[in-house]
Formats: sequence, C-alpha cells, structure tokens
Amino acid sequence: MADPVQAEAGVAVFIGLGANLGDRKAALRDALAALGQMPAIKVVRVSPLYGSAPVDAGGPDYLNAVAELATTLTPQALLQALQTIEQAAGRERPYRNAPRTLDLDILWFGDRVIDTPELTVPHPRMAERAFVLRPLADLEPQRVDAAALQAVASQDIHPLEGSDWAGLADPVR
Ligand code: A4P
Ligand code: MG
Repeated sequence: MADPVQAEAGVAVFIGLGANLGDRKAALRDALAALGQMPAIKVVRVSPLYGSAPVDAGGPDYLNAVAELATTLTPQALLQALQTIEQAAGRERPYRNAPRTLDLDILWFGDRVIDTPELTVPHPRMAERAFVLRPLADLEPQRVDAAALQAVASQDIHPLEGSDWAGLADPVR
C-alpha cells in the first residue's frame, strides 16, 4: 500500500510523460497508477492531457502530460523506478528519439541541479518543448513565463482532456 504521509513529506518532483506507440493513454494512466503504488511516491497532481506532433523525431503523434510527485527517493532511485515502469510498458530503444510506448523524464527534482552521466536535472531540453512547457504551465504557471511559452508557440500541440483523464481520485491538490 502507498504511504501518502511518508511521501507527502518528500521533495516535489515534476515528471514529463509521453507515448506515441500502442495504447498511449492507457500507458500514461498505468504509469501514474504504478508510481502511486510505490511506498515512497505520491502522485500529487496531473496536468491535462495533450496531443502533440513529434518534435525532433518521427513517427505517430504523441500524448503528453506532466505530473507532480512527492517522493522520499533519491533522484537516482526515482530514475531507476521510472525506467522500470518504462520497461514494463514494453519500451524499446532502437535509436535516439525513436517512437516509444512510454517515456518518463524527470523535469525538476525540488530545486536540485544534477549533472551526472545518468541524470541531468533540470531536464536539458525542456525549454525547447511545448509538450513539456504547456502542461507544466498548467500546474505551475508562476514558474513558466509567457516568454518561454511564446518561444515554443509554433509547435503543434493541443489539449485533449482535463486533468481527470488520469483517473486519480483527487487530481488537483
Ligand atoms: N537521463 C538524463 N537526464 C534525465 C532526466 N532528467 N530524466 C538519461 C530521465 N532520464 C534522463 O533516455 C536516455 C537516458 O537519459 C536515460 O538512460 C537516462 O539515464 P531515454 O528515455 O532512454 O532515451 P531518449 O528518449 O532518447 O531520451 P529522452 O531524454 O527521453 O528524449 P527526449 O529528449 O525527452 O525526447 N515529441 C513530442 N511531441 N512528444 C514527446 O514526448 N519526446 C521525445 C524524446 C522527442 N520528441 C517528442 C517527445
Ligand atoms: Mg526519457
């Protein structure tokens, strides 16, 4: 069983979720459910669901969203947990930016700045990507300014469903 009290005391983390192969919405929902079942993670809030054309990549359109977690895990342990969930969703890595059943990226881990071979936080490409900035701005409008959104305004992205797409009992704090 999840221990929301323990995880609630943890660090606020924002993750990006994306999928452009298979049952994309089920993959994102299942990933959030799997995260919420981990004792050291609470899923705090989830953004609306967006459809987006691939950026710097080919293949079908993506579904994208951003979630806020609270976790007592270290950044490395959280990355490992995300990669385990990606693998369980059938993620394959034939080449960089290949189409994928599930991609889970750490965007912010509290106010930590991390630069190791395995992990770079804040996510180094987030400022170039409407599929990250738009849902992030829905959750944290004070941290994503108008100029940042304007810089990615030409990218093809559109909201599909409100935060209740994720099936969380209480998607908004
Ligand atoms: N890694 C380093 N920093 C991080 C971090 N902050 N979060 C390392 C997660 N992982 C991080 O990732 C490769 C390695 O990055 C990991 O082993 C981890 O140690 P990966 O997911 O295996 O490979 P990737 O997909 O080639 O890289 P990444 O970073 O997920 O790709 P991007 O840059 O996020 O781009 N267009 C639309 N519309 N929507 C999308 O979701 N996604 C991508 C992927 C491209 N275009 C897209 C979308
Ligand atoms: Mg990734």
